[in-house]
Amino acid sequence: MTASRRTSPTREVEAVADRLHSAALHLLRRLRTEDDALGISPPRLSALSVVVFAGPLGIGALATAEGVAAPTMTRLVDGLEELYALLRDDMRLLVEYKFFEPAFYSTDLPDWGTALLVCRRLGPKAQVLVDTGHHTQGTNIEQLVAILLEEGALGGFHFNNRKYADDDLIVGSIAPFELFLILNEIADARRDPATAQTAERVALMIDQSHNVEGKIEAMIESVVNIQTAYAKALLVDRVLLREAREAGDVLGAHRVLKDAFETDVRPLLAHLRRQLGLEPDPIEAFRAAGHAERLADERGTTSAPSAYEAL
Ligand SMILES: [Mn+2]
Repeated sequence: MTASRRTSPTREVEAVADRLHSAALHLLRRLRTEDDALGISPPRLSALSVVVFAGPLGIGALATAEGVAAPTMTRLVDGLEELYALLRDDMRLLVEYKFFEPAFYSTDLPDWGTALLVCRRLGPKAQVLVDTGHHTQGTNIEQLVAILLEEGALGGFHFNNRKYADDDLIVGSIAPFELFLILNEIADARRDPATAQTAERVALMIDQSHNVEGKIEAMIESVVNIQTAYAKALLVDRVLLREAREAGDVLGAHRVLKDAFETDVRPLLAHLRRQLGLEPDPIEAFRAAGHAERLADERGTTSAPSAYEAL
């Protein structure tokens, strides 16, 4: 019984398999030495061999052949292309970006350049959405806004303000001069035939969230701050600004902008609102009307306590 087991077909197959396994390992070691001599990493060699035998192929097909997931950008664009194909002629797709929090967002679309790249792959109905709080500290937002306007690629704004890591604060509450400079680019682009069409279609939105200030009053504050900054942008002397820029007079150009920024436009805005049949001071009117208190009475304030409701 013992002898017949030793020479059974199963045993012979196992012995052959062992020898094949050993030979394959030796071969792989020899090949590894040859691969090392080429100075190309094994994954690259593997991908190259697929291209050599299969011929030219797209990145997605290569990823499938290699058994790896397609690059994030490819999958993102593939997904957006399906959506893009469904857009009516009067619809646009605005692509937002953010360099931090959460990681699946920041690793896919970390900045305006990546968003622009995605838009370029999709087509003219895809444009970049600038969320003013989604940049690294000190980013020159008005500059990237000007570039996107020149490229016909500025689709809209998510206005807010940012202080360190909190990117959803009341618009214009931290950096009113920055808001003015951004809106100055919009005002400028509206007057330039090359950029007017893009500028007129820019979607103006507010993306803010706060838990100390009352929701409605903070939103009105943001709208008023945007109106104020835009009114100042309309006061910029474009002729003097262009002359200063063309002469390389940096401080002269700065003074032209500062003159407009330091003008008190509140009386002008109040006058305009009265002409439109509106309250001259929206925040004062909101406070005097007691709307927030009435809502709080109606809806109750004890079901979901927060810092605001405790006030
Ligand atoms: Mn946003």
